[in-house]
Amino acid sequence: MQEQYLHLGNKEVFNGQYMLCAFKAKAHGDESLESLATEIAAESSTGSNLRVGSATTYSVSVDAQVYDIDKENGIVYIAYPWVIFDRGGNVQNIMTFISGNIFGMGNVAECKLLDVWFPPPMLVQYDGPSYILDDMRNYLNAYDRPILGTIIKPKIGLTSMEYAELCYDFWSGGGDFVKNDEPQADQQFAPYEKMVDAVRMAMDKAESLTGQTKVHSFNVSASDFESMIARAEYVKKVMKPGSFAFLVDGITSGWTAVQTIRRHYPDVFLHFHRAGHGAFTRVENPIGYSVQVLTKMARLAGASGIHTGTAGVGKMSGDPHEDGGAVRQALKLKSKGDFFDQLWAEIPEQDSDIQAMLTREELFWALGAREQANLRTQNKLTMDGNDDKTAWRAIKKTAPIISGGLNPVLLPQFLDVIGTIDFIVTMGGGVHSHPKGTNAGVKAMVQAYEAWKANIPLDEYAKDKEELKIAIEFYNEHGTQAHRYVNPA
Ligand code: CAP
Ligand code: MG
Ligand code: MG
Repeated sequence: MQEQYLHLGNKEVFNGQYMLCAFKAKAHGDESLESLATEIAAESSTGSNLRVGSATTYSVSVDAQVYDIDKENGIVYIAYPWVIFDRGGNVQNIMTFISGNIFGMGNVAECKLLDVWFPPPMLVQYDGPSYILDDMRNYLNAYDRPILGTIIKPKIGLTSMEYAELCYDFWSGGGDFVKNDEPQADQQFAPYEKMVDAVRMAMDKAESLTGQTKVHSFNVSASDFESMIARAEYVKKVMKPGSFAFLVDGITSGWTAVQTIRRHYPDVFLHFHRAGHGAFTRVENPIGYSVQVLTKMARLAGASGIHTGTAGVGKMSGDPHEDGGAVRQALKLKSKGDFFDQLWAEIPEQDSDIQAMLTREELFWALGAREQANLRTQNKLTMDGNDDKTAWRAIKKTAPIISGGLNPVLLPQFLDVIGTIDFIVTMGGGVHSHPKGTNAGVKAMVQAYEAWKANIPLDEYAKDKEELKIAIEFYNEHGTQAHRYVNPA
């Protein structure tokens, strides 16, 4: 027990000078929750396992404070004076405090960061997203639907030309967005520059065929920052502005890689792929942090989009509560978390423009996904609260990227669960496995969306749509064999 960190009931922690965290915690053996909470607060701020004589009056003033304990649910609330964080909006530094040594402490049986709250004066220190989903919508002229995308499969092993041919098949069938898969780099059989050149040719060809603009997300993750920048620069040289996004494997290459790309390329959509996050976020994992926390940190760091999971509809673990919460944390100006309500605006209550945005946002979300889509058909980007007049005073939104085991037949189910059309959906296996090939797969995806939007049952809509009809037969048989996660509790 380190009593110095115990400040139960201290109301000062709500004064805007503290970042608040809610941890689910449990000690090995019979150490009390109170004692463990103080050990966590110490190790994640100023302290160690022993009280040190070298502490100063100032160093004590920036201790983390255990300000509440919910014994029944095993939740401890800890407040961090945000002056302890590296200046210059560094998310990597925050994570080193609150998801650092504490996860390795010997007395910890459970330590899961479930929610985090940033006070408005802290938010202004961070970049937030720059180029956002609305910018991509403008480029694609696509307002009343999710951005329809794919990941080329096989995941790896195609030559640059084979890869680009599949991009062409997807785009020419009506798809918007193709992304490199997360391990795509500069492999021997598909040299990076050749891949980029081939994608540009495929895109030109698909655009002149369809008369529509297209987007490709290029993985720029690499061994070192110079190589990342070199890849990004090459893409920028070859591709048209607006037609490319930069994908960063944000967990394996780290927050610094994410923020480096955010700061070098504010005019480019920054795609945060979270491969590896399951090691921290899975619901059954007692140590780590939640998907909602990961998503909020990515928004703070400035990701234009991050994967948020398929809410139990696809192949990866995840459920409507966790993934739906992440979607709202990513998109909304004011979002309810499990423990805190986050306002992403820099100027709080007194600002009438922000208040008006909040009202519009509530009205828009209350409509539900299908109504939102229909409203967007008439009014493009109005109404969702993120208008240009006031958006500069808030941290902009991050686009949820929905991926993992999805196929055309599952898309309507997902839309019904999630309650918004503001996301990018990517289907890899679920498009390239279509019995008639990629081009038919993407057509089935477009048709499935049209059916949902018109509120017509898939089977009925498919009567005169060959691609969708085949997709329904095929995926009803094969598409639901995913290893669905079942919460053991
Ligand atoms: C999806 C995917 C994504 C996962 C990652 C894959 O492909 O490209 O990496 O979605 O999970 O390789 O599995 P499929 P998440 O469409 O073929 O499943 O989005 O949950 O982070
Ligand atoms: Mg240390
Ligand atoms: Mg992938």
